[in-house]
Amino acid sequence: MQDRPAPEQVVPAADLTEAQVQFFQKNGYLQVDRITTDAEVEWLRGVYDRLFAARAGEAEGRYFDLGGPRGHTGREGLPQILAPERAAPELCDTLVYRNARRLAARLLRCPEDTVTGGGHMILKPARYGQETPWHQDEAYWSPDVVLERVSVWVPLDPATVESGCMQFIPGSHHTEIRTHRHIGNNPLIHGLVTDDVDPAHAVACPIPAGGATCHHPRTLHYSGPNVTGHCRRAYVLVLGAPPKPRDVPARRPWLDEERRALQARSGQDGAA
Ligand SMILES: O=C(O)CCC(=O)C(=O)O
Repeated sequence: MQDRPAPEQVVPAADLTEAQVQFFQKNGYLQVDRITTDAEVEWLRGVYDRLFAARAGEAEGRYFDLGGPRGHTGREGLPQILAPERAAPELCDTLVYRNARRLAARLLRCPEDTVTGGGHMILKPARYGQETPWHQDEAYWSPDVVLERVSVWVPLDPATVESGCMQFIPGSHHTEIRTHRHIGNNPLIHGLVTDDVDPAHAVACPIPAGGATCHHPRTLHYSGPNVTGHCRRAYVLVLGAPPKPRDVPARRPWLDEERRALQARSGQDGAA
């Protein structure tokens, strides 16, 4: 594997103007042209490919197909790795990680040293990578806590409409969590979708490898299927304040459905 680029070679610093911060606050997303160097992108691709080839974290439930039923053995249309930093701690010592923290601190207007969180990786394989349907990230999160976070989505390949760049509904983060359901109405599929969206208002954000889009956990977002001949690799850092307990848990019945479906399946496995 290629050596990691030395820190002194790395230049882009993710400093935002006040106008960019205000754009994010108004619209719930922001596009940043570059937060790391080509050399680091190349190095990150090597780490990424190694983690997906090893299906890192599968035994602990951190590798799965976001777009298919848990544990299926067919072609994976949307493989995902949660917390890849556990398998590759060197990811935390990168320009991309440092700049993502800086972006999150600026967008949340909090000190950088209070920013915590971690990442996930979503791969859209060439030609058959599935869409990531319209959703709000907070719909996935524990109903017992409030998380003030920002997602910093970094493609390691050019992200175009055809390969699956991010698309957002401006201003949707000012609204409540919409009703979500599992893809295909199958609670064994982790991926969520909301039908309460008008895609006519979507703004697509094509960006180069090593750029970033940032979004608020309530911003409605989507990425299309990858119809190109190249894979679309994305590393997403979800960063911000530590979780705070909620006085009253939020209502997210789709999470209960998934838990029950997984319990029923493990009961069947045990009985088999
Ligand atoms: O990478 C994708 O296709 C979707 C990413 C996403 O939904 C997210 O980062 O919240």
